[in-house]
Amino acid sequence: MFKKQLLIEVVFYFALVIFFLTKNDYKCKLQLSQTFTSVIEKKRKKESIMKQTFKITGMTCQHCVKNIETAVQELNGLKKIKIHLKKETALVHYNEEQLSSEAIINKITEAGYQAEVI
Ligand SMILES: [Cu+2]
Repeated sequence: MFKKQLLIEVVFYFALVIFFLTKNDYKCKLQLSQTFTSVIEKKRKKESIMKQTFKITGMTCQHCVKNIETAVQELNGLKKIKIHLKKETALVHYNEEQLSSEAIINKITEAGYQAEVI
């Protein structure tokens, strides 16, 4: 899986180098290099999304849910948070390169609730 991705990226860069060596139109080259870069970036971003469920205690109503959602959404790298009041859980999607489960737990604790990874 990893080797396949690496191979695809190497092929992209190789094609880019060939293009630079054979063509002279600067604008066209620039556009192409941006296209390659964004394709690779999107691929990386997609792969580093972590889905983690947390057990949250201390919530009593929808106001608590909103408090936690608002607090956690301030974190850099957070993609999505879905809180279930009755189950006392939160499903969080976040970028692993920018955010950690510890940082999410700290944020929830700061808001006045207890959280742990389940
Ligand atoms: Cu409440």
